[in-house]
Amino acid sequence: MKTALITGITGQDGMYLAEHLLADGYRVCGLIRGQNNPKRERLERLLPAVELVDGDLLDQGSLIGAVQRVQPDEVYNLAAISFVPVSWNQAELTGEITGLGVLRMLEAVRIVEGVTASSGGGGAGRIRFYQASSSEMFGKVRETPQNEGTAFYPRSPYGVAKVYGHYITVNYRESYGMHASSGILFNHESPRRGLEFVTRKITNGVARIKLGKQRELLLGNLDARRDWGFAGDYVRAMHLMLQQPEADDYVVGTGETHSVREFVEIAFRHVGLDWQEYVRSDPRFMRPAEVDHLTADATKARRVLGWAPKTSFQQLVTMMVDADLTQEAAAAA
Ligand code: NAP
Ligand code: G4F
Repeated sequence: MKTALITGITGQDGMYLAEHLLADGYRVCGLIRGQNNPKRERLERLLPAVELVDGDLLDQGSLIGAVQRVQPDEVYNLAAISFVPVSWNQAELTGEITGLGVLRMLEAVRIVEGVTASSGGGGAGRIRFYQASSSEMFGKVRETPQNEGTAFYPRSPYGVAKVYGHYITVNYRESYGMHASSGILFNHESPRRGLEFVTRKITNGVARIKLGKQRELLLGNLDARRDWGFAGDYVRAMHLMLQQPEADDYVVGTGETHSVREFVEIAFRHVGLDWQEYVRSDPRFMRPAEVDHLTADATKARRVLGWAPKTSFQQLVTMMVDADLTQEAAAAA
């Protein structure tokens, strides 16, 4: 039985990945932070098979302790400040967690395994490492679509921190011979997505408007375009990366791009409403520097990993609206 340690276990991807690995027969451990994290109870209820271990990406000792205790075969580093607007208000903290946190996690693995530079170059260490890199690193895109060779041009402190996390992962692979892979994932969503992200904000707003609990939906830039997929599909790619003989970097996305406006139209139409009667523009949700357009070229992931998404854009939007309708209706009862 293989053992996986997942950081960011309370997040959207952490939960889908834990379910995927448990179904595959893994022992799954999740790093959880804080003395009174309200998500602990929810996680224990939804995924009782996951073993929780205390630790924080800001605390090197806690990460070494977690790796020592768990003795994982695979580490999935998903923890981060992941909401882009927060990164302008808490730029230093974002750098610490989303950027340097990756270094601390790699160091925890390296130290526990006793890997040194001289032992590098040839598959040093037993533990395999996954880093959650992001299409935000492409930012002001240099070419379309974006692949593993596309130059980065991040547009937010979050994107800059992710570039550090990406390259420190590449560097530990090259310096120490560690099996450290980086998944450059494009936006992926689900009914478990946080309410701050645009997709879930829209589907929750649509559900609440349909049920008479909300009158309007305030949004920012409707012209931004993203390559949106389903999170449940994307965690399969993370797992596949760590099953390869050699560590590497992979772009993961659908190759299809849609505007925020298109997402809004489909979501409102699904419940029989005209979006133009409810959506209002609010400058508070505009960004100081925007990522206008992202499209993935996931040819390598298809070829090497045999990975392909199973959920269409239309299916994703309607799945999320339906889930929010059910949840909001139950909350009203
Ligand atoms: P998410 O739902 O925001 O989850 C973030 C997780 O990080 C939470 O479990 C959070 O724990 C944890 N965390 C934050 N600060 C921490 C710290 N100091 N120590 C330990 N844990 C900490 O994010 P997600 O959507 O699942 O994304 C997972 C990863 O993929 C992130 O690194 C994100 O940047 C990256 N990514 C996401 C997407 C996407 O579209 N979803 C695309 C590309 C890359 P708490 O519950 O304690 O806050
Ligand atoms: O849903 P978003 O906040 O996601 P964003 O910024 O693309 O970041 C997500 O995907 C990244 C992968 O590329 C991840 F690395 C990151 O962790 C996160 O998961 O915003 C999407 C777009 C933006 O262009 C934004 O300006 O939607 C636009 N938007 C328009 N109105 C809005 C709103 N975004 C939010 N959050 N709220 C709005 O009202």
